[in-house]
Amino acid sequence: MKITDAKVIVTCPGRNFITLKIMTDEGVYGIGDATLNGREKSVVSYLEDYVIPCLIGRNPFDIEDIWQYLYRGVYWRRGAITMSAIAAVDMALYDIKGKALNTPVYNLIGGRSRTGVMVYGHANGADLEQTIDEVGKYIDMGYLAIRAQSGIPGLQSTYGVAKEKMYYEPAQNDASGLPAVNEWSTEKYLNFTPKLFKKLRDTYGEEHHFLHDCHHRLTPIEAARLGKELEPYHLFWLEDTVQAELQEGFRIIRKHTTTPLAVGEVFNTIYDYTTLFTEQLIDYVRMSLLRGGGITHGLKVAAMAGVYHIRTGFHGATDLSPVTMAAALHFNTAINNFGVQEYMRHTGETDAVFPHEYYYDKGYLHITDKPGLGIDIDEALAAKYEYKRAYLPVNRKLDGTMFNW
Ligand code: GCO
Ligand code: MG
Repeated sequence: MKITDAKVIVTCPGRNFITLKIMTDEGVYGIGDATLNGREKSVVSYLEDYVIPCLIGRNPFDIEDIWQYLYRGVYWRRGAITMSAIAAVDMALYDIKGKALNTPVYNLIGGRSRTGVMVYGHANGADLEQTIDEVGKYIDMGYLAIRAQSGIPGLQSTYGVAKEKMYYEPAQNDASGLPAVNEWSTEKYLNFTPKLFKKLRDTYGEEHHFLHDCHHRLTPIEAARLGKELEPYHLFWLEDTVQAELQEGFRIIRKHTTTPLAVGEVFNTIYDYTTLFTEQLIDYVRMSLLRGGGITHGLKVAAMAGVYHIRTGFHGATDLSPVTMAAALHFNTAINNFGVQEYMRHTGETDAVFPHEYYYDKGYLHITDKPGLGIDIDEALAAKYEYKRAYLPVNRKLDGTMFNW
């Protein structure tokens, strides 16, 4: 079998998505997700101008060699753009191999390890009371794990609070089409957040898993304080407490709290995790297959994580397309050290562009035995939605200082 052609499909059914489609001489094709929120066109160019020409004529079954060719062969390694492009190729090649061998992708990477993939949903509200109510709605929908984010008294805006409750969308332009500006106060946030989780446990008891995302806004010692104050409420995890470029910073957090820690949605390779893994400084790996070079690299990350008692909890925000979700579900079904999968629901418009096999039932996502990834793209429908430039917001402290969003 040979790769004969590949193309990049850009669509915007409510938000931008970039999809790679690889065609073969036997008529089998595969698709992969290449969406990088707020910087989508850079990956389009990387794929069209540099990657696709190198794929033509290759045997699509040689997944490891193609991966290494695109990673080692380029000299300029790592980075969100490169690794997202490699991921798109890798997912598409797995899709092709599964279809060609008439088997679902999970069978190519270990087979079935579980019957369903536990997911966590996103409950969020403008204030504490509203957030409590929203968590109740997820409990009613059968979710076993729920992330709670709330507006903070005294702040106009913050990360994780949606205009439309069920469909949180992080990209946000201002009136002039530039990144919206959010505001931040660590003091207000730290004073408020333990109250939210106290109220959640008082209202709903101990049965459900609760999660929370700090979105990289604390210093290690502030994260240590928050982790410690949240201990009585037994969080499933506390996510992205600090900017994680400095892996050593996690030693401070770990020394002070037993609240489990999740990190990595902005990471690209296993090298971002070496200290975090070997010193057992975290509990969950968040790097999605899309951001981290696809299934090929994900298997290596998960294997190394497993050695250090660390489980997966992949990023699954709306800016990762249903193609990444399908790939993640095959992956999560196959590996042993799976923890949880983030599931921010895509809109009906998006789901129609990406017809898929996976489905939600009572707190779990399930895949079927359809060969390949069990996902497709409706190109005619995709063509109706033109790309729109959309940025992620930026974030400033109350005195105007530029901060982490
Ligand atoms: C999450 C994330 C997202 C990101 C988004 C950026 O935990 O789901 O923090 O909401 O902000 O993916 O594009
Ligand atoms: Mg996050």
